Amino acid sequence: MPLIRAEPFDFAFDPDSIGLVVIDMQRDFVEPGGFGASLGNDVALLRAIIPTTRRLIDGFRAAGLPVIHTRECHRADLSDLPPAKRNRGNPALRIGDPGPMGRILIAGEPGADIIPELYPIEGETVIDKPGKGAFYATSFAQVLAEKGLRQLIFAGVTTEVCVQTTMREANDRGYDCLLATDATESYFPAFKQAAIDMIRAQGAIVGWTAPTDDILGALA
Ligand code: C5J
Repeated sequence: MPLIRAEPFDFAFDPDSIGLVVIDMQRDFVEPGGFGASLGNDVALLRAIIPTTRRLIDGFRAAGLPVIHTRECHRADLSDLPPAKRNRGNPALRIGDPGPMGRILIAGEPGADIIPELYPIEGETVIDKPGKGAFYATSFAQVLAEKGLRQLIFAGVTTEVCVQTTMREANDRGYDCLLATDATESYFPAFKQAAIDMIRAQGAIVGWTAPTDDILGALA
C-alpha cells in the first residue's frame, strides 16, 4: 500500500477507499464582509491557503479520486438555526442578517457559496451542514458509504472549529483521518497549532497530519 509520510507515523492509504474533504471554503469565511469578518477576524490569514488547497484538490482530481466539499449554512427561514447559535456573542452581523454578500451563512446566498478559486466541478458532492461537524443533520455518512470511502484527507477552515469537529466525528465512526497541515487555517494561529498537536498526539488519537507535498507525492 502507498505511504504518506505523516505525523505521528506513516499513513498507509488505500486508493480504493480514500477521498478528500474540503471544509467550508466559503466566501463568508474567507472574504471581507462575511461571517468571519463580522466576528472581528482577519480573513487574510485564511486566504493564504487557497493556492495550496487548490493544488491538493487538483491532485485528487488528476488521480480520479473523490473530492467532497462542505458549506456551513442554514435554511432561509432559519428553521435549522438554533437561537443559541444565532444569538451568541456580539457580532457586527448575525447569521441570517443581510450583508454585502447577501444574508450571512444562508444557503443560496452568494456569501455562503464556495470561493471561485476552489469551486466544485461537475460530479463533486457538496454537503450543506447546519452545524460545525459535517455528520450532524446531513447526508454525509450516507455519501461516504455510497462512495465506499473509509479514509479521509481533510483540508479547509477553520482548523479548530469545523475541520477538527468533523475529523473527530469521522474518527469516532471508524474513518482513518489525515489533516493537510498547509491546506487548513484558523483566524488564530495558536489554535491551529494546538488543533494539529491534539489530533496527532497519543499515537494519532484523532488522526494523522501531513503537508500537501507529502500527500501529493504519495498520490503520484
Ligand atoms: C466557524 C467553521 N468557525 N467553518 N465555522 O464558525 O469553522
